[in-house]
This record gives sequence, C-alpha cells and structure tokens, in this order.
Amino acid sequence: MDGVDKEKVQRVVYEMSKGSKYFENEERKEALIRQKIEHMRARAAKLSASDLSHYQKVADKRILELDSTRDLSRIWLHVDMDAFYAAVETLSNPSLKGKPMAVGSMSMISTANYEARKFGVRAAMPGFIAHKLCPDLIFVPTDFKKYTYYSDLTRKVFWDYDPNFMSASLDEAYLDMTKVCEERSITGAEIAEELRSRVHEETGLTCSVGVAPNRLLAKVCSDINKPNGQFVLPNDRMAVITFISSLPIRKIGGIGKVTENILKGVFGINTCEEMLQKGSFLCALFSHSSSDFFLSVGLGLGGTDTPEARFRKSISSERTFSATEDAALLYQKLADIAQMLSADMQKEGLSGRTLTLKLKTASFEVRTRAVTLQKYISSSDDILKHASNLLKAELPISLRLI
Ligand code: TTP
Ligand code: MG
Repeated sequence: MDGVDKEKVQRVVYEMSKGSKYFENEERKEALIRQKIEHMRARAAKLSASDLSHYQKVADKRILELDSTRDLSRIWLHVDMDAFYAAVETLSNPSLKGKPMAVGSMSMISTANYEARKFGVRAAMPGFIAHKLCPDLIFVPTDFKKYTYYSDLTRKVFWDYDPNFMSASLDEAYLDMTKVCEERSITGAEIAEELRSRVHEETGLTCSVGVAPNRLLAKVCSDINKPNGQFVLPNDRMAVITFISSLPIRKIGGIGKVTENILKGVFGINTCEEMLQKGSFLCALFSHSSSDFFLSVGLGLGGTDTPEARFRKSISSERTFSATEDAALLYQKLADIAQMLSADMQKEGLSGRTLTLKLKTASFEVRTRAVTLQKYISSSDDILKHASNLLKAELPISLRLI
C-alpha cells in the first residue's frame, strides 16, 4: 500500500459500503473486537501487584525455556507467488499487461495486480468498491483450474529441492533447504535466486522468497522485497533479535486483525519484541498455548522441525445425529461418513491401515473399536466394509454419534 492515498481509499470504502451487507458485517466484526478489548481490559485491571509479580516470574522462566529451544541450524525458505491469480490471468491474456486488473467480480475480488493496488484495490475487497477506487479496473472471473495447473508446475520445482515441502495454499510453500545448501555448499541467498529463476522458467511467473532459520520468520521475509525479490535473515541470534525488535506484530502469520487490536489496544504491544516486555500480562490473561506463541514470536522462534516428523498419523470424520437404534439407518450414516472420510483422504493423498470406529450411545457412553488390516485402504467401499463389521458386533445399539 506504499504510495497509496490511504485517506481517500478509506473515505471511498466508507461511502460506498455504508448500508450494504458488507458494511453491516464489518461493523458487526468491529463491535465484536471492541467488546473483546473491553473484556480483556477489565480482566487486566483486576490483576493485583502481587498477581503481576507472580506472572512476571512465570513469564521470565518461560522465556528462558523457550529461548533454550532455539535452533539456528536450519535454512528454511518461504516462496510466495506474486499477485498469483492475476499473474496467471495475464499470462493467458497478455493484453492485460500493465493495466489495472482484478480477479473476481463486482461483489468480491480475490486479488489484484500491482497496477491496481496503486489505487488501493486489494484482495477481499468488494468489486464495486474497487471499481470506484479505480474506474478503469478490468475484472477477470476466477478460474481455479488454471491456478491449480500453475500451482502444480511450481510444486514440481519445489519437489526437486525438498520432496517434503509444505504448502498451505496454491501460491505458497515452505522448503527446508538445509541439506541442499550443505551438499552443494551454497548459501541460502544463492539457492533462493536459483529457485526463483527455476520457477520463472517453468511457469513464466515470478515469486518472492524469504530465507530464515525457521518457517515463521521465512514467511515474514518473503514479503519484504515483493514482487520478484528475496530477503535473507542470517542464521544468527543477534540478527534474529534485531529483526524482530522493530517488526510490527501484524506481520506475523497467526496474528490477525482481532489479536492485533487486542494486543495493541489493551497492552500497547506494537512490535514483536514488546511481547516479551508485556510477558506478565500475556501469561496472566491468555491460555498456555497462546502465551507460549506470543513469547515465541517475541523471541523470533518458529517451526524448524523436518516435515517427516510432522506427517499426519491419522484422519477422521464424525457425525452427530438424533439417537436411533434403527440398524438400517445406522448403516446408512456409516456409509455417508465412509464417503466423507474417503474424500478427505484422497484430497490429502493418504491411506491408512488401522481403522477405528468411534460410537457414542444414546446414554453418552463413548466406545471405540479398531481393526488393523493387512493392506492400506482409502476407498469408501473398503472403509465401509471394515467399519460395518465393527458396527455389526455392537448391534443392537442406540447411537447418537458415529
Ligand atoms: P496472496 O499471496 O495473499 O496474494 P497474491 O499472490 O495475489 O499477491 P502477493 O504478490 O501480495 O503475494 O494470495 C494468493 C492468492 O490467493 C491470490 O492470488 C488470490 C487468492 N486470495 C483470495 O482468493 N482471497 C484473499 O483474501 C487473498 C488474500 C488471496
Ligand atoms: Mg502471493
């Protein structure tokens, strides 16, 4: 949004959306945030001096423990395609080049190219507002098939470098480059250059890359020199601490608008480093997992484990219904669940060898019955066959969940 007349954009967005469903929803969300802030303020105000000194000790101890887990041995890379949907559309229709365009419709746009962004047009903005901000804006309808095709091309490149690469969406991925860099004795910066040109060769599209000792930081870094750029954060404790000290909290994946507003509004936390300074409040008022996350962010820690260790070990699907002992109906429910489970498994390319049937009886007793098979299965027929055998052994029974 650099160079954008922000006040004008805000005014147009306000005037255009007043009274619309979009506006109502935005207002509802903002009211909810205000309510959450008030609630959190009230809880913070109730903390006594001795509470706070207790939680200061808790925070100090936790910060030391977390810091001792710091692993600076890995080279993680985050790739993020530039204006992805818009870039793909421009590739198939080069006449769009250089003109402001958005992918989506008058009701909502998915993304916009960089020319359109100069007018304040951005992802998840209603198209009619985007049109007002930029009257020459060209709209192109979304075409997921195309984006999936190009995403697959990028994934083939990623696979060459790290067959266990992790990808959270069509246009981004995390790659562990530690081994490649070691084997070829090259730096993170060099491998990033190479990957970017490989992606460009294979797809005709540009991407931006961040290199850092962990995934959380790599993602932040990939955004710094966008588009068609890269940023490397060295594997050095001081470099990480310095980087994090002035980093606005909103830059962190996992800190969205609501959390940002609460942290800023209640505790005055603007930068990641300030998470550590306000550690006592965070430990007093948030769950263990949330306060751990905030403190880790303050320390510049993030995921470094190899993806193999993160491979999914199980996948499940369950449904609750009004209690019934009608066996035919129960088999029907089981067939539906088998189908859903199978669809989820195919989507993730998974198969499994131990099948567990979980049941909740009409009187809320939970039972599990499992069978381990000779072969890995994933089709709904196979799932249903083995699950039906397990169910049969329990009949007659009245169930409210399978
Ligand atoms: P992003 O990577 O967030 O955006 P981008 O690739 O368009 O632009 P940038 O150069 O800043 O990375 O999202 C990737 C794609 O996901 C984007 O092209 C369209 C889609 N998308 C939506 O459909 N809705 C959204 O709100 C966002 C943010 C993205
Ligand atoms: Mg992108």
